Amino acid sequence: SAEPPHPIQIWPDDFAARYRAAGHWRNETFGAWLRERATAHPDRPAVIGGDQRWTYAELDRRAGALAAGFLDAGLQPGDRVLVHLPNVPDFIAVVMGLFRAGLIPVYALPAHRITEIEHFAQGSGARAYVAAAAHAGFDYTALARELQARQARVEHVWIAGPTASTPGATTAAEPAADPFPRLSALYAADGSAVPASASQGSDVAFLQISGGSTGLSKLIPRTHDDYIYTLRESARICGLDADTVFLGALPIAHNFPMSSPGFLGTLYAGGRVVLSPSPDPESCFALVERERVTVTSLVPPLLLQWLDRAPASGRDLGSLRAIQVGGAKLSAEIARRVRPTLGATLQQVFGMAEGLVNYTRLDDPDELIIHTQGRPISPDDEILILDDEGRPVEPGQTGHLLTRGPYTIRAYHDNPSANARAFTEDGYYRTGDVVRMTPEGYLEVQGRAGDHINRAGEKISAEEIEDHLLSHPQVFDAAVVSVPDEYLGERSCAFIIPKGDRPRPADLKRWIRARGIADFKVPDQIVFVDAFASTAAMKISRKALRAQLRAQLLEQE
Ligand code: J2J
Repeated sequence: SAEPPHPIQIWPDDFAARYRAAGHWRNETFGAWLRERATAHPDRPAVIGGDQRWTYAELDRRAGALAAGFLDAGLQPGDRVLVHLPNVPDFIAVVMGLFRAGLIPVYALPAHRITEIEHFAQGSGARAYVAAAAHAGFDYTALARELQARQARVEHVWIAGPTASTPGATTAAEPAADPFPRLSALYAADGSAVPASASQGSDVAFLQISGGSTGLSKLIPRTHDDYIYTLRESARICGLDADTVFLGALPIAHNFPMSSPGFLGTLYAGGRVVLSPSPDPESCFALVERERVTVTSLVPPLLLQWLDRAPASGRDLGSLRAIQVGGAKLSAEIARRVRPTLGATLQQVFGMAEGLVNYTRLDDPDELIIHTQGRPISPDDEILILDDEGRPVEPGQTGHLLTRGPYTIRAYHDNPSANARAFTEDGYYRTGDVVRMTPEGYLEVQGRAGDHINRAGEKISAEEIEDHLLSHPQVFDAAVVSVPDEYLGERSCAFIIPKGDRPRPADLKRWIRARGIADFKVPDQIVFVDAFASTAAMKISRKALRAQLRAQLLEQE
Protein backbone atom coordinates (compact mmCIF):
# COMPACT_ATOMS: atom_id res chain seq x y z
CA SER A 1 0.00 0.00 0.00
CA ALA A 2 1.03 3.63 -0.41
CA GLU A 3 0.89 4.30 3.32
CA PRO A 4 4.04 4.70 5.36
CA PRO A 5 4.72 1.52 7.30
CA HIS A 6 4.15 3.21 10.62
CA PRO A 7 3.54 6.63 12.10
CA ILE A 8 6.59 8.80 12.09
CA GLN A 9 7.78 10.36 15.30
CA ILE A 10 9.84 13.48 15.01
CA TRP A 11 12.03 15.14 17.56
CA PRO A 12 14.13 17.77 15.84
CA ASP A 13 17.58 16.38 15.00
CA ASP A 14 19.40 18.60 17.49
CA PHE A 15 17.18 17.43 20.35
CA ALA A 16 17.48 13.79 19.34
CA ALA A 17 21.27 14.14 19.17
CA ARG A 18 21.28 15.72 22.63
CA TYR A 19 19.14 12.95 24.16
CA ARG A 20 21.39 10.30 22.64
CA ALA A 21 24.58 12.05 23.76
CA ALA A 22 23.18 12.29 27.30
CA GLY A 23 22.67 8.52 27.30
CA HIS A 24 18.89 8.77 27.62
CA TRP A 25 18.27 7.09 24.29
CA ARG A 26 20.39 3.99 23.88
CA ASN A 27 18.83 2.27 20.90
CA GLU A 28 17.39 -0.41 23.18
CA THR A 29 14.22 -2.15 22.04
CA PHE A 30 11.55 -4.08 23.93
CA GLY A 31 12.13 -7.27 22.01
CA ALA A 32 15.86 -7.20 22.64
CA TRP A 33 15.79 -6.42 26.37
CA LEU A 34 13.23 -9.13 27.04
CA ARG A 35 15.54 -11.62 25.30
CA GLU A 36 18.49 -10.33 27.34
CA ARG A 37 16.61 -10.78 30.62
CA ALA A 38 15.39 -14.22 29.59
CA THR A 39 18.94 -15.25 28.78
CA ALA A 40 20.44 -13.78 31.95
CA HIS A 41 17.85 -15.27 34.36
CA PRO A 42 15.58 -17.70 32.50
CA ASP A 43 14.06 -19.35 35.57
CA ARG A 44 13.18 -16.25 37.53
CA PRO A 45 9.43 -15.62 37.84
CA ALA A 46 8.25 -12.84 35.51
CA VAL A 47 4.45 -12.84 35.32
CA ILE A 48 1.85 -14.25 37.70
CA GLY A 49 -1.88 -14.04 37.11
CA GLY A 50 -4.82 -16.37 37.58
CA ASP A 51 -3.42 -19.88 37.49
CA GLN A 52 -0.47 -18.87 35.31
CA ARG A 53 3.11 -18.45 36.54
CA TRP A 54 5.57 -17.64 33.80
CA THR A 55 9.32 -17.40 34.13
CA TYR A 56 11.30 -14.96 31.99
CA ALA A 57 12.15 -17.84 29.65
CA GLU A 58 8.46 -18.72 29.35
CA LEU A 59 7.43 -15.11 28.69
CA ASP A 60 10.17 -14.78 26.08
CA ARG A 61 9.12 -18.05 24.43
CA ARG A 62 5.48 -16.95 24.33
CA ALA A 63 6.39 -13.53 22.94
CA GLY A 64 8.40 -15.23 20.19
CA ALA A 65 5.58 -17.65 19.39
CA LEU A 66 3.03 -14.84 19.17
CA ALA A 67 5.38 -12.75 17.01
CA ALA A 68 5.71 -15.70 14.63
CA GLY A 69 1.96 -16.36 14.71
CA PHE A 70 1.00 -12.75 14.00
CA LEU A 71 3.45 -12.50 11.10
CA ASP A 72 2.42 -15.92 9.70
CA ALA A 73 -1.16 -14.69 9.64
CA GLY A 74 -0.09 -11.95 7.24
CA LEU A 75 0.50 -8.94 9.46
CA GLN A 76 3.52 -6.87 8.53
CA PRO A 77 5.94 -4.86 10.64
CA GLY A 78 4.44 -1.42 11.20
CA ASP A 79 0.85 -2.69 11.20
CA ARG A 80 -1.28 -1.54 14.13
CA VAL A 81 -3.02 -4.05 16.39
CA LEU A 82 -5.73 -3.11 18.90
CA VAL A 83 -5.10 -4.71 22.27
CA HIS A 84 -8.24 -4.92 24.39
CA LEU A 85 -7.36 -7.15 27.32
CA PRO A 86 -7.87 -7.05 31.08
CA ASN A 87 -5.14 -7.79 33.63
CA VAL A 88 -4.20 -11.27 32.48
CA PRO A 89 -0.75 -12.68 31.59
CA ASP A 90 -1.85 -12.83 27.94
CA PHE A 91 -1.79 -9.02 27.92
CA ILE A 92 1.93 -8.99 28.58
CA ALA A 93 2.73 -11.83 26.15
CA VAL A 94 0.70 -10.10 23.42
CA VAL A 95 2.38 -6.72 23.73
CA MET A 96 5.83 -8.30 23.99
CA GLY A 97 5.02 -10.46 20.96
CA LEU A 98 3.86 -7.42 18.98
CA PHE A 99 7.00 -5.48 19.95
CA ARG A 100 9.17 -8.38 18.90
CA ALA A 101 7.50 -8.54 15.49
CA GLY A 102 7.68 -4.77 14.94
CA LEU A 103 3.88 -4.61 15.13
CA ILE A 104 2.36 -1.63 16.92
CA PRO A 105 -0.04 -2.19 19.82
CA VAL A 106 -2.85 0.34 20.26
CA TYR A 107 -4.01 0.14 23.87
CA ALA A 108 -7.69 0.22 24.78
CA LEU A 109 -9.09 0.01 28.30
CA PRO A 110 -11.30 -2.94 29.25
CA ALA A 111 -14.08 -0.40 29.89
CA HIS A 112 -14.02 0.87 26.31
CA ARG A 113 -16.88 -0.16 24.05
CA ILE A 114 -17.58 -0.27 20.33
CA THR A 115 -17.71 3.49 19.76
CA GLU A 116 -14.29 4.06 21.30
CA ILE A 117 -12.79 0.92 19.75
CA GLU A 118 -14.02 1.91 16.31
CA HIS A 119 -12.53 5.36 16.81
CA PHE A 120 -9.14 3.85 17.72
CA ALA A 121 -9.34 1.40 14.80
CA GLN A 122 -10.12 4.21 12.43
CA GLY A 123 -7.50 6.58 13.77
CA SER A 124 -4.72 4.02 13.81
CA GLY A 125 -5.70 2.09 10.68
CA ALA A 126 -5.54 -1.09 12.77
CA ARG A 127 -5.52 -4.40 10.90
CA ALA A 128 -6.11 -6.65 13.89
CA TYR A 129 -7.94 -6.80 17.22
CA VAL A 130 -6.97 -8.94 20.20
CA ALA A 131 -9.51 -9.22 23.02
CA ALA A 132 -10.56 -11.40 25.91
CA ALA A 133 -13.54 -13.69 25.31
CA ALA A 134 -15.32 -12.08 28.22
CA HIS A 135 -14.41 -10.01 31.23
CA ALA A 136 -16.49 -8.49 34.03
CA GLY A 137 -19.68 -9.70 32.38
CA PHE A 138 -18.97 -8.22 28.94
CA ASP A 139 -18.75 -10.24 25.73
CA TYR A 140 -15.85 -8.93 23.64
CA THR A 141 -16.47 -11.38 20.80
CA ALA A 142 -19.72 -9.56 20.05
CA LEU A 143 -17.78 -6.32 19.98
CA ALA A 144 -15.24 -7.92 17.63
CA ARG A 145 -18.02 -8.90 15.20
CA GLU A 146 -19.46 -5.40 15.29
CA LEU A 147 -16.01 -3.89 14.78
CA GLN A 148 -15.36 -5.99 11.69
CA ALA A 149 -18.78 -5.10 10.32
CA ARG A 150 -17.98 -1.40 10.68
CA GLN A 151 -14.25 -1.43 9.85
CA ALA A 152 -13.44 -3.92 7.13
CA ARG A 153 -9.76 -3.07 7.47
CA VAL A 154 -9.65 -5.03 10.74
CA GLU A 155 -9.02 -8.36 9.03
CA HIS A 156 -7.77 -10.33 12.00
CA VAL A 157 -9.29 -11.03 15.39
CA TRP A 158 -7.74 -13.17 18.10
CA ILE A 159 -9.61 -14.05 21.26
CA ALA A 160 -7.77 -14.80 24.49
CA GLY A 161 -9.15 -17.82 26.30
CA PRO A 162 -11.32 -17.76 29.38
CA THR A 163 -9.68 -15.39 31.80
CA ALA A 164 -7.33 -17.41 33.91
CA SER A 165 -8.98 -16.00 37.02
CA THR A 166 -11.90 -18.39 36.54
CA PRO A 167 -11.23 -21.26 38.95
CA GLY A 168 -10.26 -24.37 37.06
CA ALA A 169 -10.03 -22.54 33.75
CA THR A 170 -7.47 -23.81 31.31
CA THR A 171 -6.00 -22.20 28.25
CA ALA A 172 -6.91 -25.23 26.17
CA ALA A 173 -9.33 -24.50 23.35
CA GLU A 174 -12.87 -24.25 24.70
CA PRO A 175 -15.81 -24.99 22.44
CA ALA A 176 -16.07 -21.62 20.73
CA ALA A 177 -19.39 -19.98 20.04
CA ASP A 178 -17.71 -17.44 17.79
CA PRO A 179 -15.72 -17.94 14.60
CA PHE A 180 -12.56 -16.28 15.84
CA PRO A 181 -9.19 -17.98 16.22
CA ARG A 182 -7.88 -18.37 19.74
CA LEU A 183 -4.74 -16.70 20.98
CA SER A 184 -3.89 -20.00 22.65
CA ALA A 185 -3.44 -21.56 19.20
CA LEU A 186 -0.74 -19.01 18.38
CA TYR A 187 1.27 -19.98 21.45
CA ALA A 188 1.96 -23.27 19.69
CA ALA A 189 3.81 -21.46 16.88
CA ASP A 190 7.57 -21.87 16.69
CA GLY A 191 9.07 -18.48 17.39
CA SER A 192 12.67 -19.57 17.56
CA ALA A 193 13.46 -18.18 14.11
CA VAL A 194 12.01 -14.74 14.91
CA PRO A 195 14.76 -12.18 15.65
CA ALA A 196 14.75 -10.77 19.20
CA SER A 197 13.67 -7.43 17.76
CA ALA A 198 12.53 -6.23 14.36
CA SER A 199 12.78 -2.59 15.43
CA GLN A 200 15.28 0.14 16.13
CA GLY A 201 15.20 2.38 19.15
CA SER A 202 13.90 5.33 17.17
CA ASP A 203 10.89 3.42 15.82
CA VAL A 204 7.41 3.99 17.21
CA ALA A 205 6.74 1.10 19.58
CA PHE A 206 3.02 1.60 20.27
CA LEU A 207 0.13 4.06 20.30
CA GLN A 208 -1.18 5.01 23.74
CA ILE A 209 -4.56 6.67 24.25
CA SER A 210 -4.82 10.25 25.51
CA GLY A 211 -7.20 11.29 28.25
CA GLY A 212 -8.92 13.47 25.67
CA SER A 213 -9.23 16.94 27.20
CA THR A 214 -11.13 18.21 24.18
CA GLY A 215 -13.09 15.98 21.88
CA LEU A 216 -12.26 12.35 21.33
CA SER A 217 -9.19 10.51 22.56
CA LYS A 218 -6.07 11.04 20.52
CA LEU A 219 -3.36 8.52 19.72
CA ILE A 220 0.04 9.02 21.32
CA PRO A 221 3.04 7.59 19.44
CA ARG A 222 5.84 6.52 21.78
CA THR A 223 9.21 5.22 20.58
CA HIS A 224 11.28 2.40 22.03
CA ASP A 225 14.00 4.93 22.87
CA ASP A 226 11.84 7.40 24.72
CA TYR A 227 9.67 4.91 26.61
CA ILE A 228 12.50 2.63 27.64
CA TYR A 229 14.28 5.70 28.99
CA THR A 230 11.31 6.32 31.31
CA LEU A 231 11.29 2.65 32.35
CA ARG A 232 15.00 2.67 33.19
CA GLU A 233 14.80 5.91 35.17
CA SER A 234 11.47 5.09 36.82
CA ALA A 235 12.86 1.75 37.97
CA ARG A 236 15.89 3.52 39.43
CA ILE A 237 13.86 6.27 41.12
CA CYS A 238 11.46 3.72 42.59
CA GLY A 239 14.28 1.42 43.72
CA LEU A 240 13.19 -1.59 41.68
CA ASP A 241 15.37 -4.67 41.40
CA ALA A 242 15.18 -8.45 41.12
CA ASP A 243 13.35 -8.62 44.47
CA THR A 244 10.56 -6.27 43.38
CA VAL A 245 7.08 -7.75 43.25
CA PHE A 246 4.76 -5.31 41.48
CA LEU A 247 1.00 -5.69 41.74
CA GLY A 248 -1.00 -4.59 38.70
CA ALA A 249 -4.23 -3.49 40.38
CA LEU A 250 -5.43 -0.76 38.00
CA PRO A 251 -6.05 -1.80 34.38
CA ILE A 252 -2.51 -2.21 33.05
CA ALA A 253 -3.38 -0.63 29.71
CA HIS A 254 -3.22 2.68 31.61
CA ASN A 255 0.06 4.46 31.17
CA PHE A 256 0.62 4.70 34.95
CA PRO A 257 0.58 0.96 35.85
CA MET A 258 2.21 0.24 32.51
CA SER A 259 5.27 2.42 32.83
CA SER A 260 5.62 4.50 35.98
CA PRO A 261 7.39 2.12 36.59
CA GLY A 262 4.46 -0.29 36.20
CA PHE A 263 4.65 -3.78 34.81
CA LEU A 264 7.10 -2.83 32.07
CA GLY A 265 9.48 -1.07 34.44
CA THR A 266 9.33 -4.07 36.77
CA LEU A 267 10.21 -6.51 33.98
CA TYR A 268 12.92 -4.16 32.77
CA ALA A 269 14.44 -4.32 36.27
CA GLY A 270 14.15 -8.12 36.41
CA GLY A 271 11.42 -8.17 39.06
CA ARG A 272 8.11 -9.99 38.99
CA VAL A 273 4.64 -8.80 38.02
CA VAL A 274 1.49 -10.03 39.74
CA LEU A 275 -1.78 -9.23 37.97
CA SER A 276 -5.06 -8.73 39.77
CA PRO A 277 -8.09 -9.18 37.51
CA SER A 278 -9.94 -6.61 39.60
CA PRO A 279 -8.77 -3.57 41.57
CA ASP A 280 -11.02 -4.34 44.54
CA PRO A 281 -9.12 -4.39 47.83
CA GLU A 282 -10.04 -7.95 48.84
CA SER A 283 -8.64 -9.52 45.64
CA CYS A 284 -5.58 -7.31 45.87
CA PHE A 285 -4.90 -7.97 49.57
CA ALA A 286 -5.05 -11.72 49.00
CA LEU A 287 -2.44 -11.39 46.25
CA VAL A 288 -0.24 -9.08 48.34
CA GLU A 289 -0.19 -11.68 51.09
CA ARG A 290 0.32 -14.71 48.84
CA GLU A 291 2.93 -13.22 46.50
CA ARG A 292 4.66 -10.90 49.01
CA VAL A 293 3.97 -7.83 46.85
CA THR A 294 6.38 -4.93 47.47
CA VAL A 295 4.87 -2.11 45.36
CA THR A 296 1.68 -1.16 43.57
CA SER A 297 0.13 1.86 41.87
CA LEU A 298 -3.29 3.22 42.81
CA VAL A 299 -5.57 6.15 42.02
CA PRO A 300 -6.76 8.19 45.04
CA PRO A 301 -10.25 6.61 45.38
CA LEU A 302 -8.70 3.15 45.35
CA LEU A 303 -6.15 4.21 47.95
CA LEU A 304 -9.06 5.35 50.13
CA GLN A 305 -10.59 1.88 49.89
CA TRP A 306 -7.27 0.27 50.75
CA LEU A 307 -6.88 2.54 53.78
CA ASP A 308 -10.40 1.82 54.99
CA ARG A 309 -10.30 -1.94 54.54
CA ALA A 310 -6.69 -2.92 55.23
CA PRO A 311 -6.83 -2.90 59.05
CA ALA A 312 -9.71 -5.38 59.30
CA SER A 313 -8.77 -7.45 56.25
CA GLY A 314 -6.93 -10.08 58.28
CA ARG A 315 -4.27 -10.11 55.54
CA ASP A 316 -0.55 -9.75 56.05
CA LEU A 317 0.40 -6.69 54.03
CA GLY A 318 3.83 -6.39 55.63
CA SER A 319 5.71 -6.97 52.37
CA LEU A 320 4.52 -3.62 50.93
CA ARG A 321 7.33 -1.08 50.73
CA ALA A 322 5.85 1.62 48.52
CA ILE A 323 2.37 2.67 47.50
CA GLN A 324 2.31 4.88 44.45
CA VAL A 325 -0.64 7.18 43.97
CA GLY A 326 -1.39 9.22 40.86
CA GLY A 327 -3.80 9.94 38.04
CA ALA A 328 -5.68 12.53 40.08
CA LYS A 329 -4.94 14.87 42.97
CA LEU A 330 -4.38 13.23 46.34
CA SER A 331 -5.38 15.28 49.35
CA ALA A 332 -2.83 15.81 52.11
CA GLU A 333 -5.20 14.35 54.75
CA ILE A 334 -5.37 11.04 52.92
CA ALA A 335 -1.68 11.10 52.02
CA ARG A 336 -0.84 11.33 55.71
CA ARG A 337 -2.65 8.07 56.50
CA VAL A 338 -0.58 5.88 54.17
CA ARG A 339 2.43 5.09 56.30
CA PRO A 340 0.62 4.50 59.62
CA THR A 341 -2.08 2.35 58.01
CA LEU A 342 -0.23 0.41 55.32
CA GLY A 343 3.30 0.52 56.72
CA ALA A 344 4.65 1.60 53.34
CA THR A 345 6.12 4.77 51.89
CA LEU A 346 3.78 6.88 49.81
CA GLN A 347 5.04 7.94 46.42
CA GLN A 348 3.03 10.56 44.57
CA VAL A 349 3.12 10.27 40.80
CA PHE A 350 1.96 13.05 38.49
CA GLY A 351 2.23 11.87 34.94
CA MET A 352 0.56 11.82 31.56
CA ALA A 353 0.47 9.40 28.65
CA GLU A 354 1.90 12.18 26.44
CA GLY A 355 5.13 12.01 28.41
CA LEU A 356 6.22 13.99 31.48
CA VAL A 357 6.19 12.01 34.72
CA ASN A 358 6.96 13.43 38.17
CA TYR A 359 7.69 11.41 41.30
CA THR A 360 8.23 12.23 44.92
CA ARG A 361 11.40 10.36 45.84
CA LEU A 362 11.19 7.56 48.40
CA ASP A 363 13.63 9.30 50.76
CA ASP A 364 12.09 12.77 50.45
CA PRO A 365 11.02 14.51 53.66
CA ASP A 366 7.38 13.83 54.60
CA GLU A 367 6.54 17.43 53.85
CA LEU A 368 7.25 16.94 50.14
CA ILE A 369 5.76 13.44 49.98
CA ILE A 370 2.48 14.59 51.48
CA HIS A 371 2.07 17.98 49.88
CA THR A 372 3.55 17.75 46.40
CA GLN A 373 3.13 15.67 43.26
CA GLY A 374 6.86 15.22 42.80
CA ARG A 375 9.53 16.41 40.41
CA PRO A 376 10.34 15.30 36.85
CA ILE A 377 12.19 12.12 35.94
CA SER A 378 14.80 13.77 33.77
CA PRO A 379 17.24 16.66 34.09
CA ASP A 380 16.28 17.34 30.47
CA ASP A 381 12.56 17.69 31.18
CA GLU A 382 11.93 21.37 30.46
CA ILE A 383 9.15 22.92 32.50
CA LEU A 384 7.38 26.20 31.77
CA ILE A 385 4.74 27.69 34.06
CA LEU A 386 2.94 30.47 32.21
CA ASP A 387 0.19 32.96 32.97
CA ASP A 388 -2.91 33.39 30.78
CA GLU A 389 -0.95 35.71 28.49
CA GLY A 390 1.82 33.17 28.01
CA ARG A 391 4.40 34.90 30.21
CA PRO A 392 6.40 32.96 32.81
CA VAL A 393 4.90 33.42 36.28
CA GLU A 394 6.99 34.61 39.22
CA PRO A 395 8.69 31.75 41.09
CA GLY A 396 6.20 29.96 43.33
CA GLN A 397 3.17 31.37 41.52
CA THR A 398 0.46 29.31 39.86
CA GLY A 399 0.21 28.95 36.09
CA HIS A 400 -0.24 26.70 33.08
CA LEU A 401 2.20 23.81 32.81
CA LEU A 402 3.95 23.30 29.48
CA THR A 403 6.73 20.80 28.96
CA ARG A 404 9.07 19.24 26.46
CA GLY A 405 11.82 16.69 26.90
CA PRO A 406 13.32 13.32 26.02
CA TYR A 407 10.07 11.37 26.43
CA THR A 408 7.32 13.92 25.83
CA ILE A 409 5.74 13.68 22.39
CA ARG A 410 5.93 16.51 19.88
CA ALA A 411 2.72 15.55 18.09
CA TYR A 412 -0.26 13.21 18.25
CA HIS A 413 -0.62 10.55 15.60
CA ASP A 414 -2.17 11.95 12.43
CA ASN A 415 -4.14 14.79 14.02
CA PRO A 416 -3.11 18.26 12.75
CA SER A 417 -5.91 20.18 14.43
CA ALA A 418 -5.26 18.66 17.86
CA ASN A 419 -1.56 19.23 17.34
CA ALA A 420 -2.10 22.90 16.59
CA ARG A 421 -3.91 23.28 19.92
CA ALA A 422 -1.78 21.04 22.10
CA PHE A 423 1.76 22.00 21.08
CA THR A 424 3.56 25.33 20.83
CA GLU A 425 5.64 26.19 17.81
CA ASP A 426 8.82 25.37 19.68
CA GLY A 427 7.53 21.94 20.60
CA TYR A 428 6.20 22.34 24.13
CA TYR A 429 3.20 20.22 25.09
CA ARG A 430 0.40 22.18 26.76
CA THR A 431 -0.57 19.80 29.54
CA GLY A 432 -3.78 21.65 30.46
CA ASP A 433 -2.73 21.37 34.10
CA VAL A 434 -2.43 24.35 36.42
CA VAL A 435 0.49 24.00 38.80
CA ARG A 436 2.93 25.81 41.04
CA MET A 437 6.54 24.93 41.70
CA THR A 438 7.94 24.79 45.22
CA PRO A 439 11.37 26.22 46.06
CA GLU A 440 12.67 22.62 45.96
CA GLY A 441 11.55 22.31 42.33
CA TYR A 442 8.56 20.06 43.10
CA LEU A 443 5.21 20.53 41.39
CA GLU A 444 1.88 20.97 43.12
CA VAL A 445 -1.14 20.40 40.90
CA GLN A 446 -3.63 23.18 41.61
CA GLY A 447 -6.26 22.44 39.00
CA ARG A 448 -6.66 22.37 35.30
CA ALA A 449 -7.56 24.63 32.45
CA GLY A 450 -9.25 22.08 30.22
CA ASP A 451 -12.84 20.95 30.49
CA HIS A 452 -12.41 17.25 31.05
CA ILE A 453 -13.73 15.46 34.09
CA ASN A 454 -11.12 13.50 36.06
CA ARG A 455 -13.33 10.77 37.48
CA ALA A 456 -11.20 8.60 39.75
CA GLY A 457 -8.29 9.03 37.36
CA GLU A 458 -10.33 8.28 34.22
CA LYS A 459 -10.43 11.35 32.02
CA ILE A 460 -13.75 12.19 30.36
CA SER A 461 -14.11 14.83 27.67
CA ALA A 462 -17.10 17.11 28.35
CA GLU A 463 -17.43 17.74 24.63
CA GLU A 464 -17.53 14.05 23.76
CA ILE A 465 -20.42 13.38 26.17
CA GLU A 466 -22.28 16.53 25.13
CA ASP A 467 -22.19 15.30 21.54
CA HIS A 468 -23.70 11.98 22.57
CA LEU A 469 -26.41 13.75 24.58
CA LEU A 470 -27.19 16.16 21.76
CA SER A 471 -28.10 13.36 19.41
CA HIS A 472 -30.98 12.31 21.70
CA PRO A 473 -34.31 13.43 20.22
CA GLN A 474 -35.47 14.98 23.50
CA VAL A 475 -32.30 16.95 24.15
CA PHE A 476 -32.20 20.51 22.89
CA ASP A 477 -28.86 21.42 24.43
CA ALA A 478 -26.43 19.86 26.88
CA ALA A 479 -23.43 20.95 28.93
CA VAL A 480 -21.34 18.50 30.92
CA VAL A 481 -19.32 19.70 33.89
CA SER A 482 -17.19 18.23 36.66
CA VAL A 483 -18.43 18.43 40.24
CA PRO A 484 -16.24 17.78 43.28
CA ASP A 485 -16.99 14.36 44.73
CA GLU A 486 -15.83 13.15 48.11
CA TYR A 487 -15.00 9.68 46.87
CA LEU A 488 -14.35 9.94 43.11
CA GLY A 489 -12.51 13.26 43.33
CA GLU A 490 -14.78 14.51 40.56
CA ARG A 491 -18.03 13.25 39.11
CA SER A 492 -19.81 14.30 35.94
CA CYS A 493 -23.00 16.30 35.82
CA ALA A 494 -24.97 16.88 32.61
CA PHE A 495 -27.16 19.97 32.36
CA ILE A 496 -29.90 19.33 29.84
CA ILE A 497 -32.34 21.66 28.15
CA PRO A 498 -35.10 19.28 27.04
CA LYS A 499 -36.81 19.42 23.68
CA GLY A 500 -40.51 18.74 24.19
CA ASP A 501 -41.11 16.15 26.90
CA ARG A 502 -38.41 15.89 29.50
CA PRO A 503 -36.70 12.46 29.17
CA ARG A 504 -36.33 10.36 32.35
CA PRO A 505 -32.77 10.52 33.69
CA ALA A 506 -32.53 6.72 33.84
CA ASP A 507 -33.62 6.49 30.18
CA LEU A 508 -31.12 9.11 29.18
CA LYS A 509 -28.33 7.21 30.94
CA ARG A 510 -29.40 3.92 29.38
CA TRP A 511 -29.50 5.59 26.00
CA ILE A 512 -26.02 7.06 26.44
CA ARG A 513 -24.70 3.64 27.42
CA ALA A 514 -26.32 2.15 24.32
CA ARG A 515 -24.23 4.53 22.22
CA GLY A 516 -21.41 2.07 22.94
CA ILE A 517 -19.14 4.02 25.24
CA ALA A 518 -17.30 3.19 28.45
CA ASP A 519 -19.50 3.07 31.50
CA PHE A 520 -17.39 5.59 33.40
CA LYS A 521 -18.43 8.22 30.84
CA VAL A 522 -22.16 7.96 31.58
CA PRO A 523 -23.09 11.16 33.47
CA ASP A 524 -23.31 10.57 37.21
CA GLN A 525 -25.89 13.27 37.62
CA ILE A 526 -28.44 14.89 35.30
CA VAL A 527 -29.98 18.30 35.93
CA PHE A 528 -32.75 19.66 33.73
CA VAL A 529 -32.92 23.39 33.13
CA ASP A 530 -35.19 25.54 31.00
CA ALA A 531 -32.38 27.58 29.61
CA PHE A 532 -28.71 28.20 30.20
CA ALA A 533 -28.24 31.07 32.67
CA SER A 534 -28.79 33.99 30.31
CA THR A 535 -29.55 34.78 26.74
CA ALA A 536 -25.90 35.66 26.54
CA ALA A 537 -25.23 31.94 27.00
CA MET A 538 -25.38 31.39 23.29
CA LYS A 539 -22.68 33.97 22.79
CA ILE A 540 -20.26 32.96 25.53
CA SER A 541 -17.86 30.08 25.02
CA ARG A 542 -18.75 26.53 26.02
CA LYS A 543 -15.97 26.79 28.54
CA ALA A 544 -17.48 29.85 30.23
CA LEU A 545 -20.91 28.27 30.13
CA ARG A 546 -19.65 25.11 31.83
CA ALA A 547 -17.94 27.22 34.51
CA GLN A 548 -21.15 29.15 35.11
CA LEU A 549 -23.24 25.98 35.44
CA ARG A 550 -20.73 24.36 37.77
CA ALA A 551 -20.79 27.45 40.01
CA GLN A 552 -24.58 27.42 39.98
CA LEU A 553 -24.69 23.79 41.07
CA LEU A 554 -22.15 24.25 43.84
CA GLU A 555 -24.12 27.21 45.19
CA GLN A 556 -27.26 25.09 45.45
CA GLU A 557 -25.51 22.28 47.35
C1 J2J B 1 -3.16 15.50 39.96
N1 J2J B 1 -3.48 15.25 38.66
C2 J2J B 1 -2.87 14.22 38.06
C3 J2J B 1 -1.64 13.70 40.10
C4 J2J B 1 -2.14 12.69 36.70
C5 J2J B 1 1.74 8.28 35.83
C6 J2J B 1 0.75 8.80 36.63
C7 J2J B 1 -0.45 9.26 36.07
C8 J2J B 1 -0.65 9.20 34.70
C9 J2J B 1 -1.94 9.70 34.14
C10 J2J B 1 0.35 8.68 33.89
C11 J2J B 1 -1.94 13.40 38.73
N2 J2J B 1 -2.28 14.75 40.65
N3 J2J B 1 -0.78 12.98 40.82
O1 J2J B 1 0.23 8.59 32.56
O2 J2J B 1 2.51 7.71 33.65
C12 J2J B 1 -3.87 14.27 35.76
C13 J2J B 1 -3.29 15.51 35.10
C14 J2J B 1 -2.59 14.94 33.88
C15 J2J B 1 -3.54 13.84 33.48
C16 J2J B 1 -2.89 12.75 32.64
C17 J2J B 1 1.55 8.21 34.45
N4 J2J B 1 -1.50 12.47 37.85
N5 J2J B 1 -2.98 13.73 36.80
O3 J2J B 1 -2.89 9.97 34.87
O4 J2J B 1 -2.72 10.50 30.55
O5 J2J B 1 -4.38 16.33 34.72
O6 J2J B 1 -1.97 9.85 32.79
O7 J2J B 1 -2.41 15.88 32.84
O8 J2J B 1 -4.33 9.31 32.12
O9 J2J B 1 -3.98 13.30 34.74
O10 J2J B 1 -3.75 11.65 32.52
P1 J2J B 1 -3.23 10.27 31.91
